[in-house]
Amino acid sequence: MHKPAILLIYTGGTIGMVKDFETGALKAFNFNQLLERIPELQLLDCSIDTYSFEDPIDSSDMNPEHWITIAEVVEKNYHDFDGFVILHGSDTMSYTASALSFMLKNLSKPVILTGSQLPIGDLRTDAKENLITAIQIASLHQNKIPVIKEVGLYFEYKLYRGNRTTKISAEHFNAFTSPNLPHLAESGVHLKINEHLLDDFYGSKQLVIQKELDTNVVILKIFPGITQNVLDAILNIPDLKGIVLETFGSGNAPTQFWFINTLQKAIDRGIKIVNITQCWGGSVDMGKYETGTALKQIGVISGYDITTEAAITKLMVLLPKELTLSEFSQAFQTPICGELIIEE
Ligand code: ASN
Repeated sequence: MHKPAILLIYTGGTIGMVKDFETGALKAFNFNQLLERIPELQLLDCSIDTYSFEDPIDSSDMNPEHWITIAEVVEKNYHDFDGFVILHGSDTMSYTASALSFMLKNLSKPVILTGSQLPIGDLRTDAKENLITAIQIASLHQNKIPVIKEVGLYFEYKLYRGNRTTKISAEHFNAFTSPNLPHLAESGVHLKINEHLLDDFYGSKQLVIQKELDTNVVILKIFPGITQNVLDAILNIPDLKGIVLETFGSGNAPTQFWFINTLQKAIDRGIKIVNITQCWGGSVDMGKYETGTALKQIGVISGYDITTEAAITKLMVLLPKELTLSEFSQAFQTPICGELIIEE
């Protein structure tokens, strides 16, 4: 019987942190100690190899260079392992999960991100359950084919599609949610898989990683009272190429001339603007209200029900292709791997 081979990739985060007794602050510690803390891992029905960032980081320091490093580790080990589990700080885990889902093209094996709210050495830690079940999920096979063939995020008993998640709590163990897509699996007495939600986005093609990402992007959350000065300053950032515009409700924004005109000028200069909602759930529909129609008319692109994390990383991945506005709209509004659903 073939035992699934899992590669555990340690990037940092609270899961592997200890208290500095002098300052009281949490800091990263040696990965080998992490494995020593969980002897239960030896009981799992899979073999586990590890790879660790030389300098583990708090996920607030994560950036596209690190995403490329992680993608390269997956690529280099792709044929030797059946699944990958990435230990990552929870703060920016949804950004990394979203970015990896777009960068790992043709992925057909599980890449599961997990972490914890309390360090692994803490008496009440959530790290053990998260890590053990994430590895179990990455090991799941049916007729020698992996059950999960995408980038997932496992936290507090639930597996989510990575690019659908967002961090919602700095306090609770239940720190993530997936507002517009139910969880893919749930761990209770049994491990329940929502098979109807699983997808095979790419079939069995060769894994290719996209290493080019354009970070000349910004997230602009509008608010009642936003001034022309603020809008001008943001839209005139040198080299800016893409904006995630977080609007009200179903994609609505002020209709004042200066507001629409400033956006229009940015679009005319080639800046791509994607409209997503500030709401916790639901989708953009720019034809629903007059306040959204104006945006549609000037060439603002609908992000439908995509999360902020997936929208900004999808922009970074699509911008290097240097597409025209209509090609870009088409590309952004076409799901790559389940990150949005188009509402007709
Ligand atoms: N600051 C930590 C991080 O994101 C938070 C955590 O992992 N719970 O790296």
